[in-house]
Amino acid sequence: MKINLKPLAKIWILFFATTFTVVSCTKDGDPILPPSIEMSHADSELTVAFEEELILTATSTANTEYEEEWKVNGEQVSTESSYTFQSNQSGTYTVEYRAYNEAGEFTKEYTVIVDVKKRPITDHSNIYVTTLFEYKPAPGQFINKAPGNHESAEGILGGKGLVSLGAWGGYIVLGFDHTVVNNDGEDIMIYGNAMANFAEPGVVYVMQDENGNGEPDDIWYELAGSEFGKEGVIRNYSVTYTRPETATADIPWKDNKGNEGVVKTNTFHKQPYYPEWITENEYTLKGVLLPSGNIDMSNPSYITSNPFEFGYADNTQGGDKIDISNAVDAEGNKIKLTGIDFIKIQTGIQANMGWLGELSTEIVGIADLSLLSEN
Ligand SMILES: [Ca+2]
Ligand SMILES: [Ca+2]
Ligand SMILES: [Ca+2]
Ligand SMILES: [Ca+2]
Repeated sequence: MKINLKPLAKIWILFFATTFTVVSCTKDGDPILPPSIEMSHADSELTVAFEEELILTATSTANTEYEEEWKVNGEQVSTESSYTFQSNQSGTYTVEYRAYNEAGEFTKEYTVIVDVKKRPITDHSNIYVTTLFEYKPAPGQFINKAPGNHESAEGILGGKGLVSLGAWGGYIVLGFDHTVVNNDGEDIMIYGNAMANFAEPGVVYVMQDENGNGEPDDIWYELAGSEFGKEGVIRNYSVTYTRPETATADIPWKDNKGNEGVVKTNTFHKQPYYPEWITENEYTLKGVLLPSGNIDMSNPSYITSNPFEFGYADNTQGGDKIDISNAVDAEGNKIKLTGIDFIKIQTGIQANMGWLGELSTEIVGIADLSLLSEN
């Protein structure tokens, strides 16, 4: 908020301020001086490592008495001249110092950035993802057998395998054994089974271990691919799949936009398509819906699905290189991540492709590009 004072008001304020200073005196009759402070850190923006101590000190440069306080994100944390800041949650903090007496005040505001807990690359670091945290595919023709079961999901740990994520919204959450640093350019290689004219794009999300506990319980950031912001893309999309009456019937779904449809069963894959390990009779998947406009079904015996320009899994023949710098927050604003620990990939398109069955993203392997290029 900006306050515009009329000239007369300014004069009155000046008058009172002047008067106040003059009448503020010590018991001995000497005028009280406002606090004059030198801070240990002159820069207003400071970066510290995860759990690193930052000792901030305010030193008086005038012979005067005053009160002082420190606040972190608006909450008072100390009334001493020195404050040790330390945090085990990465992020941006506001640290304010204030010294005040009846003659005036001194303030200093810091923006303190706590970096994520970095797990450095060692000689033993794996090129590929090493931990499976969650595998929750949507229904599909490959689900409940290879490549759509937990064994398949575990099969891409530490190397290459093949796992299918089922129809739209199906996802997998994986972790590296080290922090993948956001270097210049692309950082992660995602191998899929796309062919030149047959892409099944999956949306990629990344997470930093912001609380340093080794678990993906922090914030997911979507990596904006080439379709981000374009017409037909729906963020905050969700689909609820329902277990069919008979195990091998089409799988009904409803989305949060009032649409409904089915994941069609076909004669090539006769097992139940609804994940059998999900005990609930319906489940909802949430994420980003990508448009299906690149799918050409005009020749039913030769259906094609052209790739998007960049930024998706199972999109480009030979693999997709992904840049962490494309991360966006929930509002779609760009966010700067120095590195990531966890990755989530999710089928991005809802489409029945005739005899080919539903569009489903496949993952063959996920590698740290910085290690891959050395090998
Ligand atoms: Ca990068
Ligand atoms: Ca965590
Ligand atoms: Ca597929
Ligand atoms: Ca595929």
